[in-house]
Amino acid sequence: MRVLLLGGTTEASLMAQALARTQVASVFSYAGRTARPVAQPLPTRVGGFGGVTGLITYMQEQGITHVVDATHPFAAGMSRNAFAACAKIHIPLIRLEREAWQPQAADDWRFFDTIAAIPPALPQAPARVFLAIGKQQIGQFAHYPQHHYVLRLVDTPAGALPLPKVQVEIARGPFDLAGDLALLRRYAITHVVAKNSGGAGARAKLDAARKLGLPVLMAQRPAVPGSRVAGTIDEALHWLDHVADRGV
Ligand code: 3Y8
Ligand code: NAP
Repeated sequence: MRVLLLGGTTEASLMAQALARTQVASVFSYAGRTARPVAQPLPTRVGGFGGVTGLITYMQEQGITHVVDATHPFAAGMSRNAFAACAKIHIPLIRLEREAWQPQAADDWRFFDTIAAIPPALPQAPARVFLAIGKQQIGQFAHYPQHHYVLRLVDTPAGALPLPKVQVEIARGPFDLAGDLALLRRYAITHVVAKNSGGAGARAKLDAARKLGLPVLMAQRPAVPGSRVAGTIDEALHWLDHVADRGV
């Protein structure tokens, strides 16, 4: 058995530790989105595969027998490619996916099918918006320059940002309530924009928004293919044991 673990999330890091403990031959894969990704206890590759065909070639050349897709719920491109590649060459695949966040009574959440639908939903009057969605989607807000934006990014942006009134916090997460409360207060935030990533690593901003009575504009996660899903590391490990026993 040789497992390809598609990573880039807290759950993937925990899965890597479990695989390292069980001595299952595995390789961890990052896209290479950040300058200095967290080191993993497994042999690690960094960078795209080159689409579905590149992933098929990689798996054949590397003798991959099983794939665990532990990428982020918004990494839909990778999940779709993994599903297509594994189906084509009959490699068993499981997706390790955390539950979406659900609002509690005191939450003021507004849901949107895409991030693009969020900027027009902000008020006309200038607001102070915490954009906790990383850097790939910032451009969607460039047509609404009246607002003051606060971004949280993993790496210092190389070039100018497409927003005239913007401040940047550099942080990798996982985040905590005290830190996110302080951030929302420090910048007098009036609106929080988030992706429904689920998991514990990024939910602090939602708890802080509830405490401060702030609205959250939440983008729902995209649909990804594949029905074999594990909600926990143990479920994914059990699946690997099970398929290994059956020699598939
Ligand atoms: C490169 C690996 C760990 C993993 C930590 C999780 C938690 C912190 C929450 C906010 C939201 C955001 C962003 C976020 C979170 C964890 C987890 C998670 C959100 C790293 C990582 C990589 C990335 C890529 C990066 C994206 C960006 C998204 C920042 C490592 C730290 C906003 C998603 O600069 C860029 O281009 C960054 C790109 C994809 C989304 C975007 O569109 O900008 N993640 N994040 C992975 C790779 O190369 O394969 O650098 O060590 C991983 C983590 N990010 O080990 O504890 O959810 O598991 N990551 C979102 O949820 O909205 C931050 O600020 O509140
Ligand atoms: P994406 O849009 O789904 O994928 C775009 C391309 O990036 C893929 O087609 C693939 O390139 C490459 N790629 C993505 N994940 C990869 C991985 N783990 N290993 C190797 N190549 C990968 O991906 P994304 O949303 O930019 O996310 C990139 C990474 O950041 C993933 O590891 C994801 O888990 C992590 N992450 C993303 C978010 C988010 O909000 N999107 C949040 C936290 C962490 P090729 O087509 O060339 O193979």
